[in-house]
Amino acid sequence: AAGDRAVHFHPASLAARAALVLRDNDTGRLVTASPKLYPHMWSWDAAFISMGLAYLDVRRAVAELDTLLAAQWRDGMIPHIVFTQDTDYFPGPDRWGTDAAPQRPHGVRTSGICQPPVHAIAVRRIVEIARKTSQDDAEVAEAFAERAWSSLYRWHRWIVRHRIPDASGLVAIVHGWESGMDNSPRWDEPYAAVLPGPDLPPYVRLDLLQVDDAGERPSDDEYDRYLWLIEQLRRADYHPDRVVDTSAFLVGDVFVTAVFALACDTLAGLGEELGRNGKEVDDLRAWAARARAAVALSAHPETGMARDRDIRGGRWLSAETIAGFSPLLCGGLPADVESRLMSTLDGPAWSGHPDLLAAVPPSVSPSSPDFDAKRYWRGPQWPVVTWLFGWAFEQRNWPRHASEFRAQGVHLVSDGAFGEYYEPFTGKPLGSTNQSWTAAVVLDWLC
Ligand code: 2M8
Repeated sequence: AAGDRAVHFHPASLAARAALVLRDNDTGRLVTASPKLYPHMWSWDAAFISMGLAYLDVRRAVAELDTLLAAQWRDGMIPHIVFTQDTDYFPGPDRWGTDAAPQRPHGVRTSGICQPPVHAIAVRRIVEIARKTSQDDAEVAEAFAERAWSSLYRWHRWIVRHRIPDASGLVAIVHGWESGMDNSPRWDEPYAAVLPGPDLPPYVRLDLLQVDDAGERPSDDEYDRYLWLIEQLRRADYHPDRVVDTSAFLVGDVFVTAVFALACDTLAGLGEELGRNGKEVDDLRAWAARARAAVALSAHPETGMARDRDIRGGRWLSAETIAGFSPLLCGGLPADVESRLMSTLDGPAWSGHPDLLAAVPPSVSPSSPDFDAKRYWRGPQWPVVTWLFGWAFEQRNWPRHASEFRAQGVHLVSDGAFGEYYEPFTGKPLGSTNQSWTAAVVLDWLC
């Protein structure tokens, strides 16, 4: 299969093409997540995108996160979509109906849920990148970190106050979209219990118009459930606690929890550098420790594979997905279990599968019955996920793994299509091409 791809760009031209993707997707105020499929700003995409932008223009990178932070809700939540005027995406702002929510931000329309809290990681990275370019860039980035810090602290505090509802200590999500991994088999069981009511207002999907094959996207049945949850959120007026009380979907998400642990530590480190008040830095360190412990507690004692917790259904979920490796992101496992988990990641059921074009983990294990090579979060490889694991491996002082992920990630995307995700055996780009976050992580890998 490896020979199927005709074009292979060398690093310098690949990086130049990545820069063009970001430029072409730039509306001026924000870079859209992709040119057609996602014509708005997505929360975690914006974090990765800003990092990529930092290689091109630090002021532009900072402006991207300023746009996102200007849409922060008054209670601290960073919303998952900041809408542009474009009407080609569904569900748009009218369907979300957040205009009626008392905590919504002024002057901008957003969705009413959130996404993985990777933002502090992006700010850290922008400061590092800027320090390598010039004194002026370093000052711009540091001044930004200074003014963004409190907003990010409030965002993290919102998560702690409103989204750790049970004794598992995991950060909970009220919609699969909040996980970033929308239709992952992780959510099959909890979604089975989400039963759309007869009063679900009718709708027309627009996403299917933008992909070659409907088999690359979630099913209609899944979309009904996604839309029904939005209906429930609307009816709870997006009040954060009422939402947690009433949503038919409430799941402790190990991946989000691991990202939260990493982000809290990262923000605490930045805070120390900036001379922030000790109490807030201490809060962040404590939240990181609690989140790390929750991830470790969710893990299977032998394999180390982490599990999500269906809070409504009162059970652990153990689909074989990339999220199972969350303890490698944030640490917390006993050393022997951790090294077993790393061997599993390297092994034939994951990155070491002999038929993969690039040795990076697919979103679902090819040996799992849930695996579907081209359907979105049910099998394809996602460059952005590879980046996040590689970055975490660097933090954890595993340089060999970090550079292996970088090299193999570059190999995956060397076709220059900047696919949203990739078919793991043929390396065919799927979903959207010229996806901004793919371009952004390519810049970070290559520059
Ligand atoms: C995908 O999600 C959106 C809904 O939020 C969609 O399918 O319409 C996910 O891959 C998500 O993680 C990502 O942030 C978003 C934009 O790239 O697309």
